[in-house]
Amino acid sequence: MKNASAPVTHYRKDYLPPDFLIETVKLKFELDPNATLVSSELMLRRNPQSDGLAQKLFLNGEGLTLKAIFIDDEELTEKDYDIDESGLTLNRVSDRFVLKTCVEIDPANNAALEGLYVSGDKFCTQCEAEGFRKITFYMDRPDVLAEFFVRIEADKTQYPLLLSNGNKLDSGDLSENKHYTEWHDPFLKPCYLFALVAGDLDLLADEFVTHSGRKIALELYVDKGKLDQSQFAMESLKNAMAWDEKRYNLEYDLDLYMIVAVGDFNMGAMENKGLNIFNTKYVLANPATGTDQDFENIESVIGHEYFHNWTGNRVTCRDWFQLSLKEGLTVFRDQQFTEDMRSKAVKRIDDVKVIRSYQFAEDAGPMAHPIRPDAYIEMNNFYTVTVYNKGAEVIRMLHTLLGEEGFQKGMSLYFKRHDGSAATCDDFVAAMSDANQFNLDQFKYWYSQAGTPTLRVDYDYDESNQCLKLHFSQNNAHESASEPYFIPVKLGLVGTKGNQVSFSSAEFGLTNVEEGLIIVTQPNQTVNLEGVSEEVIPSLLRDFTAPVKLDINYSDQQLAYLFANDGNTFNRWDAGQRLMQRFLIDEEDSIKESIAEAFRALLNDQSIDNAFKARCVQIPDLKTLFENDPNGRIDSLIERRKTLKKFLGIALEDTWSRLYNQLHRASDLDLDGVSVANRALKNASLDYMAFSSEQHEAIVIKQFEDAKLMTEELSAFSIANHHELEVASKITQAFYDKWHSEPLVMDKWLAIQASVDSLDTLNRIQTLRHDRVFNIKNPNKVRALFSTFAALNFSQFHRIDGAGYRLIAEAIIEIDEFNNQVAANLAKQFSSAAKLDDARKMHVQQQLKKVIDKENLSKDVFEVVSKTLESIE
Ligand code: B3K
Ligand code: ZN
Repeated sequence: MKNASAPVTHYRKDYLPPDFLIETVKLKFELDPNATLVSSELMLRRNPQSDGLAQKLFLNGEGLTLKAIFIDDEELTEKDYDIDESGLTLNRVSDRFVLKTCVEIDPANNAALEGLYVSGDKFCTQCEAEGFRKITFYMDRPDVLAEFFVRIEADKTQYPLLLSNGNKLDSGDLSENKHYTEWHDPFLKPCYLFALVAGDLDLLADEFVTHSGRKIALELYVDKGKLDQSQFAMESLKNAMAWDEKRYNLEYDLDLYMIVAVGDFNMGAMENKGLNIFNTKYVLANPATGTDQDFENIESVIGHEYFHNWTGNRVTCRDWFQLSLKEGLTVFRDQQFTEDMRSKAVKRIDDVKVIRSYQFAEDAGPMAHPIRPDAYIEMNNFYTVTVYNKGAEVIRMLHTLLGEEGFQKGMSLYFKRHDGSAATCDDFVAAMSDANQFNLDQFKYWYSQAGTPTLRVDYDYDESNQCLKLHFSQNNAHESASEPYFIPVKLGLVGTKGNQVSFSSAEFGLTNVEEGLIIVTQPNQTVNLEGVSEEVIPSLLRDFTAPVKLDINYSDQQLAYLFANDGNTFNRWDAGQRLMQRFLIDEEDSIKESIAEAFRALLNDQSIDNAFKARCVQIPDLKTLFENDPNGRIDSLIERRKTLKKFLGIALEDTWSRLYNQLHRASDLDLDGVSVANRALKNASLDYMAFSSEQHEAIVIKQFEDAKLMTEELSAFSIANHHELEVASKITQAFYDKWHSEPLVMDKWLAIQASVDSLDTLNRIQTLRHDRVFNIKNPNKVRALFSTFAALNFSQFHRIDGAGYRLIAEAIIEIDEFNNQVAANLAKQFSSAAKLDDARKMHVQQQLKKVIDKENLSKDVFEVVSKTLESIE
């Protein structure tokens, strides 16, 4: 890192309440792409909870050109304040005063997409975590909650629509073809929830009547011409509103809820109060442009941002270390929403896959952190799968321990205590504990320790006493983890005839149950299950009741047996995955026959749902395998995975083509669960058929040509490319010709080509990045081409000549010039480097050294790359 001051680390332990509070904020925006004027009037008063001694006050502000500054209507002179690159210091302040500033900013040249920026021809904002300081001088921290009044002025022709948070108070015309709107948000909020949008957009309007009978106006704004892709998002919003009332008894509070979709966005979406701003990816889709997976994602993200209105906005975070307070909880809530809207078991499988591939890897890598981190250099680097998804697992454990009713009691108490304020993770746990009289002291280590615990289980059966003894030991290698966890383990027992065998446990209050919950709290602990009438195979950690690695020594036969007979759907799937890993990681060649047998039985069983079947026939992905393989043998994993897939393709030849034909004949255009499941299994079958069916290529072509749904079209396109069929280049061109003016569809087109396991892919990426549909300033495009390559194309990213690493390192250097967050995210793709073989490690090291030596490297990238380099030195 050259020419930059040393990055500062922020620590959770250093938290102090703010010296001042802001009561009201009045903002005026005079919008102009290159020279927007932001006038601000802050009513400040000393915080009664501070020590009261501060004579000076610091306000954050970055990249702002100060035009005017007054305190209590008196213009300040230079001795009254100091300005540096991080903000403004007022040198003498009284207990109560009004600060007025006017600054100029340049939104059109804001490619970092943080603060106020221009996307397409509209203005929009992104303030979380610390973007508001790029708009005006402010106490940019989540525990300063204020009432916002906003006035926006702009050209009426170019920006007929001027939006901000809350309720619209007024609007009208001004001279020179300008107009204005005025907004007031009655709910106190931190500035990270501020939003502004200005532009010329199409509107889909609807209405929702709340359970208390209030009418809420719903407004979804999309780019001109995209209304035909916006209905599903609106339906999802209404479903989310109804669900939150039903399940959590939470009603929307303002009279207006707006969503705006923008094409340039650093992440998925943002929950700004009353004015969500979304990446188009999570709004726009109709059956011709969006896949079944896209629809599920849209529903889930629309839900997620809506649910934040209570878990995030009404109760917000005291400081950014508490991020999981809102994110873990809201992810848990959106997962429940999807479970209730779709299939609970299948959603659970999909969520656990994310934990096992991405989160376990993060926990084992250089960026490992507890769900409540203790330190950061750049907060944006901590919007992670640990804070979000492991955070959601921790909330889920509370739900498992307390039950639905107890959990809801805890939520009510949490809102009663903290509504309208900024809270901590400890506050949340205290509410859950107090509402249920349940001691959660030990449970809290889930918040403070990083790393993934391993839960080892041995068992023995004492026939004469009908007692099954389970010996648990827990172990967490991470340096931050010295205390044993509080681990809920849901279990059942599977008998020799596929039956579920009942059991009792006096210790855990279980009498003659077929499924029950026990809690492991000790480093080593034996649990006795009584009344076990026969020899059984224990089925443990059902539904993945804790984010741990379960280490249990099943024989191959037992795994195959559980795959066929476990009474818990999740564990059934899990047994199948473990069985495949015996071949893939443990290199047990002979087991492939049993896998084929097990698949055949599963696929022929008419009573099993096709969505579940489609999940079961997916071979564990390389990321998960690499994470699970103690030696990280990339080449062998890639080879063995190919071998297994081919073997299953050939061994089950008849089954795949029978399924394909059956499901293809019966297919419809619906988006309901059964149709989606049928398509998933059908396309999985088509993928396997590549290894055997002679007509395979013709079938792929036909499916591609006939497709009316993107799910069908994209599967054919993807299969043609991944199996390098002769027709692949023709299909790729046809897809492009048809869809080149739909940016979201072109993201798919780029992503599939970037993920092809072929020596030619690097060249292809070099060509694609000069295609007119690619734009390196657009985060969706960067993710489609570069992140997909690094995350999903194992063989080419990890090329032994280091060329894959070089491609990504050079992209990071290029992108860091204008968008630090996107660059840092890409840099995280190297985080498993310590597990690589020496030759690859050396290449990574060489490339990352180039990155770290870049002039003016951002602190975002510095934090990720310096930690990664440390891990391989
Ligand atoms: N809260 C935002 C994420 C903000 C990310 C800032 N780098 C979206 C969400 O989690 O709902
Ligand atoms: Zn969120």
